[in-house]
Amino acid sequence: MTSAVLDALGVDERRRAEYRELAASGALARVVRVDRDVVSVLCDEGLLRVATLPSDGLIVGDWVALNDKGATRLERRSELVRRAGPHHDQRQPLVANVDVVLVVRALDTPVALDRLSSFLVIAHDSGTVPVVVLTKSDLVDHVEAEVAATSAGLGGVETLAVSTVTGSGMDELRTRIAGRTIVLLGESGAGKSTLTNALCGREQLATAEVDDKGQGRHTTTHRELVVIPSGGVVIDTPGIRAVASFGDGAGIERSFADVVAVATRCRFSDCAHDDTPGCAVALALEDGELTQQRLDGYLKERSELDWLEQRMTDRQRSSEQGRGARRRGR
Ligand SMILES: Nc1nc2c(ncn2[C@@H]2O[C@H](COP(=O)(O)OP(=O)(O)OP(=O)(O)O)[C@@H](O)[C@H]2O)c(=O)[nH]1
Ligand SMILES: [Mg+2]
Ligand SMILES: [Zn+2]
Repeated sequence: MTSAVLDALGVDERRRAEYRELAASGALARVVRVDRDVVSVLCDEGLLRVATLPSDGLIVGDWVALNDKGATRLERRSELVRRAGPHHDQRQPLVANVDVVLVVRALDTPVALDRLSSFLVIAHDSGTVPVVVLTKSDLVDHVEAEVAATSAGLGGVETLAVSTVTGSGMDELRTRIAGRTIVLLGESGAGKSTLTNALCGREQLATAEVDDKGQGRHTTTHRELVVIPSGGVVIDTPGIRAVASFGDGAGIERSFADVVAVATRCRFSDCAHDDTPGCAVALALEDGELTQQRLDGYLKERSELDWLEQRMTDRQRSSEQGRGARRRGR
C-alpha cells in the first residue's frame, strides 16, 4: 500500500504493521494539532477533526489509528518532555515521534546560552538530536563567528545560520531535515513560524514583528505540525525562553559531556568543584580547557535536577507513609 500523504508524514513499514495489527475501523493518521477536545489529524482522506478527551493524552506528532470512538494512539518512539517550570514536578510531554530538535535563536538579539542549553538537555533526554539554528543572519555581520561562538559555548553542538530574507543557509537546513520530524523550540520572535513558512513555501502560519524592545509577541499559541514539500515534517511551537528537564540526568550528561569528561578526573568522585583538593575542574578553568560559563550551566542544570529528585523521593515517602497509616487504621 502506498500513500502520498502518509509517506510525506514519515510513515514506515513498522508503523503500518502496528496499525494493521490493531485492525482499526478507520485510517492511520498523524496528529497535527490538539485543541481542548478535538484533535486535527492528517490521513489519506486529508485533514480530519476527531473528538477526543484530554485524558487520551494525545500530543502533536502522535500516530493514531482512527476508529468509531475516536483515536487509538500508536507507540511513541520518542517523546519530548519538560517540566511545567523549574520548581514544578509535573511531567509535560510536548511533542511525539520527533527526530531532531531545532533550537531557534535570532542573531540580532542577545541570548543567554544557559537558556539554549536547557533545550539541548530535553532534546538529549528524549534521545533526539539537537541542532541550533541562528535566524535573521541578514541582520548581522560576522555570522560565521557567531556560529562558532554559539557552538563552542554549547559544548560543540551542530549550529547553522539561516535567513528567510536572503535564503542563506536554507538549502542546508532543508537537507538536514528531509525525511525527518523536526520540532522548533525557542523564544517568541526568534522566527520559528517564519522559518516554517519558508520551508513550506507558503504562508501557512501567522507571524508578527517583534516590538520596539526586540521582544516577540507570542504570536503562535498552538503546537502545529506541517509537511515540508522538499521532505520532512516540522512542528512549530509557541515561544518559550527556556525549559526545565524532567529527565534522569542523561540529557545533562550528554549536553555537558565536555564538563563531565573533566569532572571524572577529579580526585574525589563526589567533588563539589569549588575548593576541593585535587579538583580537575578548577585546573581546567585555570588553564582555559573549560569556561566558567560551561561549568555554571552544568551546575545549574544539576541543581534543578537534584531538586526534582528530592521532591520525587519526598512524595514517594509521604505516599508510602499515607498507605502505612491507612493500613494501621483499618
Ligand atoms: N530580517 C529578518 N527577519 C526575520 C527573519 N525570520 C523572521 N524574521 C522576523 O521576525 C519576526 C518574528 O517572527 P515569527 O516567525 O513570528 O517568530 P516566532 O518565533 O514564531 O514567534 P512566536 O510565535 O511569538 O513564538 C517577524 O517580523 C519576522 O518577519 C529573517 O531571517 N530575517
Ligand atoms: Mg510563531
Ligand atoms: Zn572537581
